[in-house]
Amino acid sequence: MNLEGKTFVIMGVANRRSIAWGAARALDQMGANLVFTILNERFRRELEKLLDDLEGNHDIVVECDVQDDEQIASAFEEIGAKTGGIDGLLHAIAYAGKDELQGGYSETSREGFKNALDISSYSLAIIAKNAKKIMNEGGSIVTMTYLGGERAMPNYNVMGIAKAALDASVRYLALDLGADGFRVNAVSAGPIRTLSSSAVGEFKSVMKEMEERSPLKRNVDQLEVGNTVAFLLSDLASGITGEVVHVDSGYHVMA
Ligand code: NAD
Ligand code: IMJ
Repeated sequence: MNLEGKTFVIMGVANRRSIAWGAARALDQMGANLVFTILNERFRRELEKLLDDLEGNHDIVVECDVQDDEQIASAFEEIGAKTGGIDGLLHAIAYAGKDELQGGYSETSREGFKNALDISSYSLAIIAKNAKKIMNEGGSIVTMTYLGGERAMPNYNVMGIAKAALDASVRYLALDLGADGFRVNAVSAGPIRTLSSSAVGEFKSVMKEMEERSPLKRNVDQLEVGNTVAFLLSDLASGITGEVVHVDSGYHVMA
């Protein structure tokens, strides 16, 4: 796939293991220009180390905490001014308090619920609002979701509710932004060892079950997810919007 001359914003690289970094590598291989946003300046040095591995153009790294409306607005103004317009964006951001990801969902605090849904679900809407102002014709937005938003899974708890709200946001944003010709989709990845998953209790057994029960009888990796993200960001997917594509070895079809 050739993405030369296209510019995409990648939100959510924390380190080499991040799913967003898998997407960055895939898009870079296809010749795209990349812009990165980071949670805060503490992530800049880590990202700059990774950027040496990329072939193409990737000079712009902007701070963007999705809980800060003003920072989001100024980040996208800066990106618009420096790029002259973007062709798409990957949102690969989620967070819930550690305590909420163990024990039962009924123990979730009001504050924990608000925080998880603010960062993991609402953020896609406000990012879409700001990104559409600088998006070129045919622009595409992709977010990352998980099967725990469709099914009840041990420990995923409030993140499952946040992913259900994120999946619904994809459909409503697809309707809203469709009027301008923009597309909005999600990629539902199988379990992958990253900063956000390795801290999780019983993660090993989730990976093992995937190997034993999924149709492909194996786990997926960041690059496979990244290739699907690149497809959805590209014009090859010009007729697809409001969709959740599962990159999970087919695990979700099993009873
Ligand atoms: P990761 O920890 O590498 O990425 C999460 C990112 O979210 C980090 O870069 C972090 O800085 C960012 N973030 C958190 N709070 C933020 C805020 N307030 N503002 C801006 N950025 C913020 O982990 P990952 O596994 O690559 O997660 C990326 C996405 O993929 C998440 O949405 C996650 O739910 C989803 N996902 C992960 C898996 C998995 O098994 N790893 C499976 C399916 C979906
Ligand atoms: C997360 C929690 C419980 C079970 C889980 C996960 N399984 C998988 C994940 C089975 C695959 C990873 N995932 C899909 C996520 O969306 C993770 C989100 C997340 C992870 C953490 C860990 C550290 C922390 N807060 C977090 N917030 C969100 O403090």
